[in-house]
Amino acid sequence: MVQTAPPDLLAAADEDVAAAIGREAGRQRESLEMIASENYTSPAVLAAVGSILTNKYAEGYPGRRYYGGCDFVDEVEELAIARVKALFGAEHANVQPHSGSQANLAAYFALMNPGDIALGLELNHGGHLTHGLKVNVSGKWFNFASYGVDRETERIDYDAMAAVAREVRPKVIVIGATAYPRQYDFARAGEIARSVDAVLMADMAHIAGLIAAGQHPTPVGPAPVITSTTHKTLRGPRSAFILSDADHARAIDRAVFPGTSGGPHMHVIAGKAVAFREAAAPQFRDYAIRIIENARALADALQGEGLRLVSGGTDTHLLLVDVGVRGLTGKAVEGALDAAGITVNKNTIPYDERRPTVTSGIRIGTPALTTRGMGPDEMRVIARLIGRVLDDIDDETAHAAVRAEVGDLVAGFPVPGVPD
Ligand code: DSN
Repeated sequence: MVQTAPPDLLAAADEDVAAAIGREAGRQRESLEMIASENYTSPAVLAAVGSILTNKYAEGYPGRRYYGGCDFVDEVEELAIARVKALFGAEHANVQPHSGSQANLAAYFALMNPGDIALGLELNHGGHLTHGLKVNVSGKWFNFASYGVDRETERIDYDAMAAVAREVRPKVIVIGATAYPRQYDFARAGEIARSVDAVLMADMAHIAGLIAAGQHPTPVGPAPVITSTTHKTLRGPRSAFILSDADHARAIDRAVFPGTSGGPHMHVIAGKAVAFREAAAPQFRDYAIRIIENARALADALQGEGLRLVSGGTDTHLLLVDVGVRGLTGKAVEGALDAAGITVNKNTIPYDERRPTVTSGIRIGTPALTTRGMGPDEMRVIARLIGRVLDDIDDETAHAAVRAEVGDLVAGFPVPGVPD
């Protein structure tokens, strides 16, 4: 039995919030959701997250709580831990972090002291703000140096990573990104980390679903500590987890609780447990394969629209598209595509000369549309629609015409968990 409140109960209790949720449901149904970090989670995950487990405090860990009445939430957390360990073949898992940023903070807290040196991917080359942005706690409390992508290939320059590591002797090397379309060489990064006595920390948030499905090499092994969100390619609830080897297990657990958080969100941990089981099913492997097929089809078709793909293409769910080659900015393209019902985000491209609020690129991903059941044929149609918007970036009539065609296209692909 699922203990979620039916939507009509919410509407009866609070018509304002219900109406806003209803409008958002319409947006999710009627637009092409192409933000690379977003997805549509399953009705089962939604039911778990909307369950009565939100009522329970459970500070501590299963069997070692600071509150009574935790028998059943212990069961839920133990299920989540066992499932995510099995999914990734990890020795240890902590499923309590509420978000990717919090998981990263906890991992740093476990591995470093304030003032210690870390090494991460240059933010303008795809690194995440928790990988050392000056105004983020990662950049304020730790001394982050950076490695980048090669100017020609636009792929991570592991020789440069090794050279900077020898120079700055970091305690932690972070590998992972928010806007990098190629596979990571976790084995090489692990060798570099070991050569300077650093710990490799892999932030696999974007590609966790591809790794779970065997469609990207795993960081388990090369990286003793791994952080991830659960809601991107992994298609779970909006949340996170940390994996580690046995040697780092105690430090990670103490860094999450009591180090950086209090009560775990047991309803979301239940949603994670459901998602981890879904990701272990054979259908999820097929889903991950289709995500990448779709990204490649979209990449080819966008090149046909006169756009340049950073690094020449993609190995994953994500494309970084240089719109500057068509004399456009990421900001203008994001706005025009939004008007046409196509949701993407502006993004800096490596060595971008424009500000991060303007940019020369957009980031596009295929996880959400693949969940809707779209395939390479639809990707080619979408590339043409994008091309039409870009042909006249200021023509609102043309954008409205594209929006109508987007409406026709999405009508054939219902969204799981978002009823009509
Ligand atoms: N905001 C996420 C993304 O879009 O990649 C990362 O935190």
